[in-house]
Amino acid sequence: MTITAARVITTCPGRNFVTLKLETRGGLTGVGDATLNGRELSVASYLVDHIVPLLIGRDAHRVEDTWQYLYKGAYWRRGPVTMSAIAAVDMALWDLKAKAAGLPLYQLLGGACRENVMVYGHANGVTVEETVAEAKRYADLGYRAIRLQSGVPGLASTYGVSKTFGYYEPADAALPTENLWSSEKYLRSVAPLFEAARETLGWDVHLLHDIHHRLTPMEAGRLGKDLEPYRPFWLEDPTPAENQAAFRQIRQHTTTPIAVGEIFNTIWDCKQLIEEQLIDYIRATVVHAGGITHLRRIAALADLYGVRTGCHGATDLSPVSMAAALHFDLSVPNFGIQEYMRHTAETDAVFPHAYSFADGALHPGEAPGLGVDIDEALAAEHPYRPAYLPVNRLEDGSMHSW
Ligand code: KDG
Ligand code: MG
Repeated sequence: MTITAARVITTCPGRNFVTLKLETRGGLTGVGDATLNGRELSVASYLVDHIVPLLIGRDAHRVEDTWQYLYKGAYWRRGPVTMSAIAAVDMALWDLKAKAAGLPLYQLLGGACRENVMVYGHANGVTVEETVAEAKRYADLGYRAIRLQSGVPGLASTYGVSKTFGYYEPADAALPTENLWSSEKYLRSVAPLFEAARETLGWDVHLLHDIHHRLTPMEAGRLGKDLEPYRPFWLEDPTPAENQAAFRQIRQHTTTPIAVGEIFNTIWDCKQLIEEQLIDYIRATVVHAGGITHLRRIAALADLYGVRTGCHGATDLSPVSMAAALHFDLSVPNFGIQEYMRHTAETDAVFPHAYSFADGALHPGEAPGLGVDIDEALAAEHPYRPAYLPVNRLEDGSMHSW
């Protein structure tokens, strides 16, 4: 199954995506996602300038060897640009292998470990009332797990709260939007949100929350403790995770489960948090953590320590990543939950896919391969538009994590 052509397609059907498409001599095609939000063109260049020339003429069946070749062969290891580019190749190769076998990818990964993949949706609003009403709408749609993000009284805007109803897209401007942040104001706002949500939604639905890397370990420990009466499914990214030992302090103060890892790129970023059992869910994704091949290795390490998966699934991960994640989720023994922030109809039209939602869960479908494609003619109608993620400053003007 010789690779004869490789194209990198950058498109913006409402938001930017970078997709790698491989063609083989026998006429099969495979797709991989290479989207790195706000830094898309760097991965596109890495692929076009440094990886595509290495792929032409290779045997597409050699998934592991190609992964090792691109990882070890570059000399410069790890990092989001390198690992997203390797991920795109890896996804496309698995897609090809499964298409050649005539099977949905999850069958090649060991087959289904469960009937479907429980997902969580995003409920948000400017006020507690709006957020809880939105969460109720999700519960009525059948969701069994819902993330709650609400506006913070006294702050003009915050992470996770949409300006337009329904869809939240933080990479919203040609230059970064500046937000103001106060951990004190934020910390006062979260427990009342959870209290109101439990009053309205009851106890049969899982509730989640994303701190988005903004607190100190002590602040995170206190928030975890404040939320314990409402039994959150998880608190996500409590502190910036470069300092993994800091999670020991969070663990000493709260029993609220912790989820981390959406910005991790390799198993080395996950190692200490998993081995010391400092987290409950690992959120590494198929696109930013080196593809299906590497994510399975991370999941296997996590399984040894009772850590479950909770893959990142924001809209900046294309439907190609979502399909890949679902095949992974269905087949991995220590699956926990999958994030599902629905794409717009415009995006779905560019990426026709076989996965579907029912009863709070997704299923990747039975189409051979990943079960997703890119409509290149339609993609060409949506040219790339520069879009940055926002930045955050404290109220005195100092820079803070966004
Ligand atoms: O590109 C950044 C987004 O993917 C991130 O802000 C989304 O934190 C996120 C989440 O949990 O979905
Ligand atoms: Mg997050």
